[in-house]
Amino acid sequence: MAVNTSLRFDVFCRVVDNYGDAGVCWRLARELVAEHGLEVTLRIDRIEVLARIEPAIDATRAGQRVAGVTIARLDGECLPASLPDVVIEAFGCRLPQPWLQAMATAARKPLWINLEYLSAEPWVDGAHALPSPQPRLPLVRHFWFPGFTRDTGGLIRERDLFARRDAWRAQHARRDDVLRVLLFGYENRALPALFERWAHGSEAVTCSVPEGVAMQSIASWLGAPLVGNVTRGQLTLEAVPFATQDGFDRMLWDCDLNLVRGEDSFVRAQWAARPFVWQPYGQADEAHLVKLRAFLDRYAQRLAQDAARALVDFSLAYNREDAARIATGWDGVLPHRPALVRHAQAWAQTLASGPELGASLVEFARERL
Ligand code: TRH
Repeated sequence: MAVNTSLRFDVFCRVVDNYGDAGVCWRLARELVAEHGLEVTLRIDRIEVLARIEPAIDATRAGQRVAGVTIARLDGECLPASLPDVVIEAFGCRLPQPWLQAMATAARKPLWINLEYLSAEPWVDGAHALPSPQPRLPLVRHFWFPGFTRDTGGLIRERDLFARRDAWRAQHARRDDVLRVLLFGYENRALPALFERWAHGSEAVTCSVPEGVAMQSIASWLGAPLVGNVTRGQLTLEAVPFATQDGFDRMLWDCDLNLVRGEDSFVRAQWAARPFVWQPYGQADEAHLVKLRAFLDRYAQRLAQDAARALVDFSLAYNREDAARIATGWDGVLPHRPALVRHAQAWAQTLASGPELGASLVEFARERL
């Protein structure tokens, strides 16, 4: 694909909660610059959240350039001298009114794309890339759905990601007599029962927990907050510092099992090509369980039936915070570990032949502009 330096993308992001909104936008913005040579401005309301995942960003500065991305505070007031070619509204975050007015009256209107949340639900295929003419303004907004099929916008995957992953693993041999787990999940009432199972299991488990994650659930098992390393029976819980996004990838690559959440860590765990369990962000009426099932339906399609059953049972016990079923769920998964390892590798490989989100957005923009 030819590099087109003249295209300008502005990405709008409002942080709802946690790190996912900022994390997805930051990853996308970096890729658009690094791989497509675009001029990208990330307009975000809470720069301090971005600074947590990228320490090179100064949370106190409104205008700065890091990794080639211009970072601006989204305050709704300041309009640039000229509008960008493409406006990406992340997760329906609402464009500021002055922007909408300027876009509506511009001689050459920017292409307006709403980047949606990731879902494996089948209806996404039909909704992807649909135009939505605005009732009150002469503007069209396009839905852009990340996803798992050829009919969606795909998933963010940097060109050199697998090569970096494999090189890292080749250089960092690990002990194979310890099961390494990364726990990046929400608070979960089933965690103490899972820890108890691991502590009394037949193999050593080291569970790394990025600082601030599931603190109450962990403290309720330990009887105190986790500081440094704590070993009980076969389980060592290890607090690890929050990393950059690239550092976080390396943590995933280093582990045998990744307990991930939300959106971005969920995708990165799939690229790590190791077994993982997903905890979607909790929603009213258990809508997150619908999302979980939709994903597991796809993911488990090519798994042997008994392995698929075990993965689904464990995932449901974990996501329902079902302390009574989590230990049997774990015991059910154990015999299928080799099959789950092979499947995770095959899944990553197959998924990588599908669309890539940054590239699909750029292609769409080039067709329209
Ligand atoms: O933080 P999250 O729970 O974000 C969620 C989801 O995006 C969810 O869809 C959204 O509705 C909700 O926020 C408001 O999980 P997620 O999506 O995995 O994002 C975490 C980001 O943090 C990801 O980009 C990886 C990054 N990260 C680091 O860079 N370093 C770290 O050490 C860790 C633990 C995470």
